[in-house]
This record gives sequence, C-alpha cells and structure tokens, in this order.
Amino acid sequence: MPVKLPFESVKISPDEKLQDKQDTIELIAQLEDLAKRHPKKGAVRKFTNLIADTNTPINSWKFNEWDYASKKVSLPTYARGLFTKGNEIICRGYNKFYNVNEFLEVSEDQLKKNTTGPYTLTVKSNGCIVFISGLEDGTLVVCSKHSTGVRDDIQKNHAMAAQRALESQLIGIGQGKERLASALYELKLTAVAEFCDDSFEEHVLEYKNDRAGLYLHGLNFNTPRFRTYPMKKVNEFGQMFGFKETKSRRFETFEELIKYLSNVANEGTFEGEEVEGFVVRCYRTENHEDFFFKYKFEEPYLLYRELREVTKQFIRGGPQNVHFGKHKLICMDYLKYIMPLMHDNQELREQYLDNQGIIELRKKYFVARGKTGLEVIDEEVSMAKLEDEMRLLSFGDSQICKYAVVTVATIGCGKTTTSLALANLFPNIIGHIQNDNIRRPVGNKLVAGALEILINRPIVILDKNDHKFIERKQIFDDFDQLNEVIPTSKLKFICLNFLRNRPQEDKDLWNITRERILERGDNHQTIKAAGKGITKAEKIIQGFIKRFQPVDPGREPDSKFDLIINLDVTSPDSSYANVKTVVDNLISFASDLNLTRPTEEQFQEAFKSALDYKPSVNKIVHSKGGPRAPAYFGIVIPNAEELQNKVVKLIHSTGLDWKTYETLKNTDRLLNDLHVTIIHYKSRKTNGESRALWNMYVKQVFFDDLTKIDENSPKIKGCSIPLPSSPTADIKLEKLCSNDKLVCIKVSVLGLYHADGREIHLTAGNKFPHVTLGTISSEIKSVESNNLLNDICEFHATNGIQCLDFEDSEENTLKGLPIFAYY
Ligand code: IDP
Repeated sequence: MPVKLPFESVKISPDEKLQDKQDTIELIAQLEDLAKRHPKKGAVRKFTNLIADTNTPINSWKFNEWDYASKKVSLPTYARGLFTKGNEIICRGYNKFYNVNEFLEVSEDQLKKNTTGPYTLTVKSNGCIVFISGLEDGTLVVCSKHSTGVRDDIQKNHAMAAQRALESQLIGIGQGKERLASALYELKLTAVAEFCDDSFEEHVLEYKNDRAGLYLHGLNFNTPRFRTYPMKKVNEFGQMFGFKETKSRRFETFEELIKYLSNVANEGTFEGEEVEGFVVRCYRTENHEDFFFKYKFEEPYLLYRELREVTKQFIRGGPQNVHFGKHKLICMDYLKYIMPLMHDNQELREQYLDNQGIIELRKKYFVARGKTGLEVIDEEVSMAKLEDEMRLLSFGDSQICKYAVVTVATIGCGKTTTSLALANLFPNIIGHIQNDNIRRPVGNKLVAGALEILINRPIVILDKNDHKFIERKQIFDDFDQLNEVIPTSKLKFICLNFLRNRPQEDKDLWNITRERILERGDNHQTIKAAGKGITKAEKIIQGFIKRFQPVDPGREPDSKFDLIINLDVTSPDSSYANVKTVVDNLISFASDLNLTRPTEEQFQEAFKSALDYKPSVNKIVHSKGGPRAPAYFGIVIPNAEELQNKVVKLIHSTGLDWKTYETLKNTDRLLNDLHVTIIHYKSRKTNGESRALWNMYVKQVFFDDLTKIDENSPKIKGCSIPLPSSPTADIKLEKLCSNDKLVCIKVSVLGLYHADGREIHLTAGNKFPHVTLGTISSEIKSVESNNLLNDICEFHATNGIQCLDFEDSEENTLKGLPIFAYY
C-alpha cells in the first residue's frame, strides 16, 4: 500500500526514469566487470550477504578510499556506500565529499567559482553513517557504510545495532517498520542517517540518554547520478518516522556562508551546542547537480583525541610511556588531574581502554579547570612560548635523534607495504630493511644493517614479524651490542603495533591476512602461496598467529619502546590508513626532524607503488657485524689557489729549484680539492686507543654536527656532507715537504670546534696531519705523504728530500675551515 507523505516528492519525468534505469543496469555491469578483474585488490570489492531476516542476497560495492580523489583513476560511480540487488540500487550513499581546502578543487576560491547556492549548512553529527531503504514486500534494509545483515566474521556489527535502534525508534512512535520500508521503496530513496550512541560506541562528542539515536541527514535517490532531497524535506520525513533532527541553516551566497563559518569557528558551537563541523550542501554551477563539502573544526577535537591517546598510553604503560603531541602542556596538566582517579580504579582503567568513559573523564577535567576546551587551548599558547624559550636555553632535548622502528605483527598484516609506502614518502629520512631479504642465518644482520642505514638517515624500519617477546628482546639486545656510535640517549625505539588484541580470537585477521597472502601468490621471498603452496602458506600464517604475544608496555622488553603506535588490520585495505597513522605519529613524536605532512596525492602515490612492490629474491643485505661509519674525517681547504700561492711564494723566497713541484705543475697534477685528514676509519684497527678515538669522532663530530646539516645545502665534491654550518678547525702551515713522488704540507691542528662554536676536545687521529698537494702519477697514492713525513720527522731523513719551514705568522694560520666526513 503506497504511503501518503506529508510533502510533495521531488518529481521525475518518465524520460528521466527510463534513463536512470538504463544507467543503473550499465553501472552494475561495470561494477561486476571491475570486481572480476582483480577480486581482492582491484578498483572495487564486491561483498554479498543476506538482508537481515530474509533469504534475499544483497551486494555491497566498495572502492579503495584513495581512488575517489585520484586524478588517474575514473570510477564508475563516486557513491560512498552502494548496495544493489539484481539490477536495482537498494541503497546509495552521498558522493564522496571533502573538507574545504583539502584539495585544490575544494579550495575556497574554487568552491566560490564552481558552486551555486543556496548553501545549506547542516550540523555534522559524530557517529557512524547508516543507509536505510525498503523492499517491495515491506522489508526494511539497514546498512552501515559497506555491510548489512547478520555476520559472524566481525566483532561489532554497526548495521545490526543501527537496525535495532531504528526498530525501537519506530515502536516508540507507534509506527510499523513496514511503513518506513514501503515509503522508501515507493519513493526509490535511501534515508541516510548518523547512528550516535555512546552505549554502543563512543566517538568524540557525547551522545547519551536523550541525545543517543539516529540523526537523519539525507534522502538520496537510488540512481547512479547523485541526487538528494532538500534539507527541509529531509526534516519533514525525519519527523514523520521519529528520527532525530539534523539542524541546518540556509545561506543564499557563498560569501554569507564563509562569513558565518569564520565567525563560528572561534566558538566551535552551533546554537550553543558543541559540534565537530558542518556539511554544506549546494549545487555544481556547470550542471546544477547536488554537491557537498565539509567544514570541520580542528579544535578542540584535536585536543580531545590527544587527551584520549595519552590516557590510554598512561593506563597501558605508566608515565614513562606517555608521548605528547601538539597539546603537550594541557595533556600533562590533565594527566596530573586524572592520575589519582585512575590509581585505585581498575574498572575505570579497563573501561577506558574499551572506549567507555572517555568523554566523562574529559568533562570532569574541564569542569575542575572551570574552562571549556577552547579556553584551555587559548591559555596553552602563552605556556608554549615559555617552552620555546626554555628550549632555546637548551632545556629539553633539541638534538637530532635516531629512530629504530620495530614492527610487531603476523604475516600479511601489511608490514612491508606500510614500510615501503613510508620510505617512498620520506626517501631521505626513512630507510627500510626487510628480514626476508637477509641471507640465512640472519643472526644479528638485521640490526647491523639497520645501524648502517641510521648512519645516513634518522629513521629505519626493521621489517620483521617480531611476534614474540623473545624476538623483541633480541632486537634490543642486538642494538645494545652492536651500536658503537649513536649515543644511547639519542636512539629511540618506536613500535608499530599491528595487532592490539589477541589475534588468536580475531577471525577478521585470519580472513584478511590469509586472503592477502593467497592473492600475493609467489611474490614473496620465502612464502609461496600459489598453486599447491596454499596449505603450507596457511600453516605458516597460522603458526605465527598461534604463537603471537601481544605488545605489553608494562613489561620488558616492550617497556623499552619509547613510543607504541597502534595500528589496525581490520579491513583488507587497512595499510593505507596505517601509513597515515604512522606519519602523524612521527610528525609529533620525532619533532626534531620537522617532517611535513604529505598531501593526499603524495600518500596515494607512495601507497600505490608500495602495493606494486615485488621482491627480488637476490636482494641480499651484506652486513658484517658493526655499522659502517664514514671512511674518514677531514678538514677542507676551501681556497686551493690561495694555498698554492703561499707555496710558490715560499719556494721563490729560497731561490731553490723544487723539481717535483714543477713537474706536478707542468703535468697538471696539482690537486684542486685539498684537505687534511684528521682520522681514518682504518686507524681504529691499530689499537684500542685509536678505536676509542674514532668512536669519539663519530659521536661528537658526526652525530652532534654533521648529521644535522640540511641535505640541500651545497656539497663539496667527493664528500656527501655540505659546507655551511659544519663543525670547523683551525690549522697552521708548518713545513713544505717533497721527494721525487709527491709534495705535501705538514700542518698542525690548532683546534676543532662544533658548529655552535664549542670546542671539540679531541686530538687528531693522524700522527702527521698534512695536505697533499699532488703526486706525480696515479699509481702513487696521497697516503704516501704519511711515509714521507714519518721519514722526515722520525728519522730525520734528507736523502732526495726537500723541506722548507713556513714562517710562524698569522698569514699561515688558517681558521674556521669546515670539517667533513668522506665515504
Ligand atoms: P607483511 O609484510 O606483513 O607480510 P605485506 O607483504 O605488506 O604483509 O602484505 C601482504 C599482501 O597484501 C601484499 O601482496 C600486499 O600488496 C597486500 N596488501 C597489504 N596491505 C594492503 C592494503 O591495504 N590494501 C590492499 N592490499 C594490501
């Protein structure tokens, strides 16, 4: 029986109806085709389930999140959430929409140019989206973004929870669910609502008691093209079926809208209530199609999320394990407040970790402070200045650190994909070493290789399952044993915790990782899952899951992690979100590196090429024991010509013939790049003292100064280290010496200095520091200058040797020469 509605439905002409029908058939055919091409990993994934309480199958179509924004990919529809049955669309979500300024296309300028009013601003509710629709026989269909009906493979069923909430809502107002279903069926509409209920799942804003329920915010036509009802009609419909109202306000022009938004941004409220942001509905100018964009408030929600995370870290690992983000000072103050509350209340702690009571605790704190979230943030600005001042006075750690990132996971969790994407995003900063690429027996080669990478990059990811305590302990032990050069206080350990819970009980994990590995087939160094390899591969995956010991920050070795980043493997394409989570955490935790957040497009590109990765079996890391440091440290003589002039002047002043020097000049073998070697890597082999001296150079010269130099500064030829802001040395020219093979100048090193001017109290590792001016042939290496100087200084040899002292003068003292490392 058709339902009489209190409003005129939006009219569609018979021609349009016919067109919609054809378009739908075409769209579904395209989707089927796309899904077949790459069933697991392709552009679209099809998931079939039964509509609740029926035997009717329904298909859900899910695209990769990053494809919506991709310029290279063209999707058959931009609906986020789409359910079909046969050749019919049952539920259709909105076209994917973005935050103002998230992309160029949604910058204020572009929006102003390409959209037309009226602009309807609607309050963005903070829960999970649900789609509601009806079948001909009066069956109600309730879907979450990509799922509907009963499932035994997920822990929380959002669709079913929303269905129960909807049913009790309808009972509450004396309406049969068939009436709603028939209305939606007749009108060929999907009702789009936000399910907000803290007793089911807490988000950032509070929804309990009266506020909990389904907030209707849209009525979409079940057609391929995106068409949606005006807000006024949505609210009328919502009222009829007992939905909660989505508040809205209408603006005729873009200017009026923006003016309103910038005013309201200071308070973060709408009609006195805290809101997370708004969704703005308007039209595309070119074709008058419906068009949406979002406007989200950054604060106080960022603060709220940080408060939640520090509390969880505190509960899990105590104060040492808490890592702060942007709102460090407020978070500290807040922790001080909640510590006594948490101390004796295990129930509170457990509930908090289960996402219950988060909002309550936060509210208590703000009440105690007598301020709102935004007011406290305002205060923090003045506190932050104080912190900056303290940092300038060398309070806190302003040194560049090294970060060893350790993955904890089972097979197929996306370790390699995530690591590769991260290394693609920050090629000069993040290095990646894969356990699977190391020749057996692995021993400590993984850590040795990681230390090697850390010489040149601040971050290394050690890509290995590390699924047991003993494996994590081994990593820490290997670092302790092999690390000779990075000061312990500057070596930080970060855990990428792919699995928070006991994976043995996590069916999703088994399904997702198993599917991934089957899909990967033989594209792995050791696990071959193609053809008959499946059973063996399954056994291997299962073995890892069975043995898995979750990260426990409360005990060793996991308590040694400076930061634990929690990731999720709850959907087949989880790695993309994981990459973003890691980046956001690195930006705030490794603040000394000043990482810039990549754009959405950069994320997508990096991720795509990570997915395309195919290992080469022969890619073996050769690492023998300890890390490789630079080959030597040297002092640059920036102006070779000036030094040559001094030499010529000295020679002339004696009136003697300097045959070797003349030969070098005539054969063009006078060197243009001159340096003094201070200490050579090989010298560490001579004795314990030299080894200790070398290590001190690496620590003090290399890590304290040279690794901090901006990669983009100009570089000296042959050296990988750029000049400006390097540490420096003062030297004195002492003796010009030559034999029939080479000419060199013996120098003395007067002092070594850090880039900030502090003196480096180290002696030169070279017995006779010198500048080699040239050798008569390529066969004769510069290192032979050492032999000549040894002969002269130790044995007072004179045979075939010429020597001349430089005058002890200011002119022959060269100050502020850059120190460099040579590889
Ligand atoms: P692992 O290093 O933890 O064993 P990976 O090799 O990174 O796991 O991933 C296993 C397979 O799953 C690979 O073929 C990879 O391309 C795929 N994969 C991982 N993460 C995603 C994702 O988010 N979307 C689609 N495929 C993924």
